[in-house]
Amino acid sequence: RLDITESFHQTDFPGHLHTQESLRFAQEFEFQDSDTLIVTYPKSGTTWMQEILTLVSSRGDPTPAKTIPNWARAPWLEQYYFRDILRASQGPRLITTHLPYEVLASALRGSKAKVIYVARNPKDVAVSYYHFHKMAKFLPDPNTFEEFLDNFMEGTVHYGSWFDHVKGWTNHRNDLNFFYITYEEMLHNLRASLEKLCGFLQCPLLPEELTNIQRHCSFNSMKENNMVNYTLIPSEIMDHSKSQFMRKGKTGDWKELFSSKQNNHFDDIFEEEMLDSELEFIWE
Ligand code: PPS
Repeated sequence: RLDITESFHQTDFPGHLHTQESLRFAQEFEFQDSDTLIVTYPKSGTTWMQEILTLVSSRGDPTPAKTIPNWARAPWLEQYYFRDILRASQGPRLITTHLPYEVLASALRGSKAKVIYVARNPKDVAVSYYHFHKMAKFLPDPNTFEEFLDNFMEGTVHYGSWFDHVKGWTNHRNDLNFFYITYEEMLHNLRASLEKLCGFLQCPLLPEELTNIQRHCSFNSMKENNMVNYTLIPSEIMDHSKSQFMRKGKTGDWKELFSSKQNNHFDDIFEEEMLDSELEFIWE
């Protein structure tokens, strides 16, 4: 449990990946205008966006995506292990973070770095996160889904509250060079999502380049790609017999686990928590 800013108290982070110092490093990071920062709450489409941006910069050539692990292509800003990679890398850098806005606000102030925020239906996030807790040894045992869901709704899971994360970043979209997209939109129409994204990145691609990207970042293709499916991580850290990182890759999987009582309760909490957000969500 790390306390890194006055406005951001007592949030749990996986201890072997994060230290007080690595969080401080993130908070004081010197962004370059050529940086692209992927921002997500966990289980919202992080790895998918890492793969897409890798493929956009290679104009659809799958070689980097197939030969370099995603965490080396788009290192996590806040994780202890990546400080040296980030310090050494030259622009244009691709960087990933799960940190809330408040922590990076001052580092990003006035920066033209591109911020790409991916949001996902929090019900599906909760289910994906629950399964991930079962396989990831650096996260606590989730116990029952009921218990996990209560913690998720209260924001006491690792990385804090989904509601605060989404609101924190999107309510400051006008202060940033910001692109917002949802997991659902990407799943519904990947081609149109890629075209929109390339517009934001000012990186127009040829139709055949877009087709190659689409092929290589499909769920089935990523599930087979050892550079993104986390099978390179030893079983002491991720137990692939408990769940898979590339698990289902669909929308609405929450219906398999939520009872109707849990669903109604979640809807009430969502409505209350999102009162101060102007975002409109289309989840399905
Ligand atoms: S993490 O641990 O925060 O980096 O996880 P993250 O990558 O954000 O989220 C993992 C979920 O994203 C799904 N995924 C995809 N869905 C559709 N298409 C593609 N290409 C894709 N790649 C990853 C992955 O399966 C996890 O969701 P669930 O619901 O568990 O399947």
